[in-house]
Amino acid sequence: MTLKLTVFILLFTPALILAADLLPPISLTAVEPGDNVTLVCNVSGVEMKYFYWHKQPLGHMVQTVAKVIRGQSPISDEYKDSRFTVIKKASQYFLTIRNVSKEHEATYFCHTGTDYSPKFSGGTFLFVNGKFFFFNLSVSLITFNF
Ligand SMILES: *[C@@H]1O[C@H](CO)[C@@H](O)[C@H](O)[C@H]1NC(C)=O
Ligand SMILES: *[C@@H]1O[C@H](CO)[C@@H](O)[C@H](O)[C@H]1NC(C)=O
Ligand SMILES: *[C@@H]1O[C@H](CO)[C@@H](O)[C@H](O)[C@H]1NC(C)=O
Ligand SMILES: CC(=O)N[C@H]1CO[C@H](CO)[C@@H](O)[C@@H]1O
Repeated sequence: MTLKLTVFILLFTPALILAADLLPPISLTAVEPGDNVTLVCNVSGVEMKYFYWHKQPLGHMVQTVAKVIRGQSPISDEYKDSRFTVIKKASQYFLTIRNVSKEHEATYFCHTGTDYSPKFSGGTFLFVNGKFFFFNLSVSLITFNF
């Protein structure tokens, strides 16, 4: 089962609220190990020269999962992992990860545009094993309330 939630990050200082207006929000996608998950990135309205799908595991540097240079077919061989597939339909790019495992847990986002006007979008944090997350959350709330 795939559970999709969108979480809006609450920010409390004016400086951070200003930053939040400028930056696209990051959603949360919670999946179980073994699930297939598809992430979507809209590229409409951009004179695209390149398109990257990046992955950033917590506490690690950004890695490139897939790249598309204009006029060429998508390449997702960064990991030599047949679990990653990128397809384009109209103005949307879809990144599918099959048989998700814990090592796929990371923030995924798209990076597109031209050399002089890069644009980031589609950010989502892929949380693998959502069940434990919500179970743990409710357990700790009960513990604190009583
Ligand atoms: C994931 O996709 C593969 C092939 O695309 C399919 O065989 C498999 O049943 C799917 N797994 C789940 C959990 O949907
Ligand atoms: C992407 O585009 C689709 C349809 O055009 C829209 O429903 C969806 O909300 C868009 N997603 C984002 C993250 O902008
Ligand atoms: C799914 O991945 C796990 C390791 O993460 C592997 O043991 C298992 O065989 C894979 N299943 C399929 C159907 O590819
Ligand atoms: C209190 C509790 O239920 N903790 C669980 C949180 O989730 C981890 C696995 O991610 C379990 O090992 C813990 O038992």
